[in-house]
Amino acid sequence: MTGQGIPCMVMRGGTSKGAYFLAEDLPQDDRERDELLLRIMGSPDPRQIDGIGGAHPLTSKVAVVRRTDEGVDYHFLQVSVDQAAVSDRQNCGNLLAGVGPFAIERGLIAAEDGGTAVPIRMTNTGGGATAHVQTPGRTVEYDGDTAIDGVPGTAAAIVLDFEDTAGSSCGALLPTGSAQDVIADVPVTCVDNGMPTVVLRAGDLGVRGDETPAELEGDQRLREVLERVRRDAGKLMNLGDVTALTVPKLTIVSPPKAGGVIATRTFIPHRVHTSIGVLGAASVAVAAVLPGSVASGMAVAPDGPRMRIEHPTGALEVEVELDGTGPDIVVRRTAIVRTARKLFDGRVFPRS
Ligand code: NQM
Repeated sequence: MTGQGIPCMVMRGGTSKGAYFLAEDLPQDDRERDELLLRIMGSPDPRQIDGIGGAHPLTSKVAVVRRTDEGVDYHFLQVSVDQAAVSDRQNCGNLLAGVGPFAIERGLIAAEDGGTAVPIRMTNTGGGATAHVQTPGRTVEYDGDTAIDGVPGTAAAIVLDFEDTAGSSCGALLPTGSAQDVIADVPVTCVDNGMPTVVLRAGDLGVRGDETPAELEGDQRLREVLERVRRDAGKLMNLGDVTALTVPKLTIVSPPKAGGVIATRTFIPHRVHTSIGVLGAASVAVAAVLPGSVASGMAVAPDGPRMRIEHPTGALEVEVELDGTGPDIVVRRTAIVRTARKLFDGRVFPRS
């Protein structure tokens, strides 16, 4: 099967980059598929030199897409860079931005003249999303004037409307049942509005919160504290033993400095995100406006549902509509604007 190469499209989705495949072009057995993807991406190897992975978790991602009666299914796979591991235990809202264009390009969804709504079921977590893709003349338009921080230049906007993000992996928006807990001696807020996330105050960890990703990754003491919190939090968040998983994410928050609601630095969970994940930001946004959360004292109240979440390379704007306050808070709507770009379409040749 692999001697002829495998049809593959490489796309930038939001602030991440990955390989997009039709499900029918990959082995149907999960173990065979994962073994093949490791060879395609070049893992395990810190440089992924013999594959198409980009040597960072944000550029070592895979989207598997299949047609359904309602639209398409999107299955996300995180391929470890330096370990022989592939995980489907998390979702990815950034790679999701490329799924609509990919489905149209591959003929899974017929494009309308002007704009096309692509219904997507996110099979990792079970939630849904509708991607609104610009399709003048029934072809995908990638060029446009929308800028997203963390990506140079501009491109065509893709609006993503999410459904059922709350409790996607943990079963509840506030998986521990409270707005604040103390885990491994650190006050935290555990939240899952599409991405299991542990929110921690920079001051409680002895950092400022405006450090660069490299500075934070170099802080061995901080990394050990965070890993202790993460492992204990995983159990309390109904995720079980998370030692080998890429969730929960850990977001360090501090007061905003650039007109946003809150400033963030996110461990995903061992490298530090150069910006912030889409669903990660949607989860932090809930913590920012949740009375009694670790973020509540420092977040600047937004005017409406639109919230700017500051991150190392700018800010990510997410819309989260909430009903109620306190532990019974309900998410009415989560939406975001992203861009995506087709970078390469062809066949990929995995190492043997
Ligand atoms: O939270 C990175 C990314 C992500 C995930 C990560 C994401 C999301 O930026 O929806 O997009 O947190 O591992 O691609």
